[in-house]
Amino acid sequence: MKIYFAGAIRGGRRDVALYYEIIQYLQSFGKVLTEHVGDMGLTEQGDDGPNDPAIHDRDMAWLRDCDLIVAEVTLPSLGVGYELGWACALNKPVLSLFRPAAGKRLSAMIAGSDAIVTAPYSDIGQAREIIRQFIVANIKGTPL
Ligand code: 6K6
Repeated sequence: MKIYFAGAIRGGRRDVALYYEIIQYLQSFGKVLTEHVGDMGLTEQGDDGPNDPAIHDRDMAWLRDCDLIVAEVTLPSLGVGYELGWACALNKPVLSLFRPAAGKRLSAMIAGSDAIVTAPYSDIGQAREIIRQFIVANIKGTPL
């Protein structure tokens, strides 16, 4: 199973430790194509890799190739929103994980999409259980 994990880079790196833990768990189900999103050394400049067109084209190729997408959407990111829009257009299963906090609401374009499963959670244990259920429901014969 090929999994595309999406999380903020230039949108901010405050949640990178959580992204790392989610990616570690996702790796127990298959290959995470976007492991670098959880790289603690990657700053919000997001410019220590290839240039922007190369990043975009490589990520789009991975998005087309993956079996499902898991996104952590608490920290708003233009890139993650763009990826989720494309994932829906490509008819991929999409899970968005969101930590509710006072005064902060998830974009209606994510929360209101019936092509995206949005799940509120508060800790990594809950996130793992939500991910497990989502993957089991979407494996459709794909080898784990
Ligand atoms: C450096 C080292 C590794 O990668 C880099 C360069 N930056 C990016 N590399 C790969 N994917 C990226 C990079 N910048 C953004 N993305 C994609 O957009 C990721 O798949 C994230 O899910 C999403 C983050 O978007 P922004 O708008 O928060 O940057």
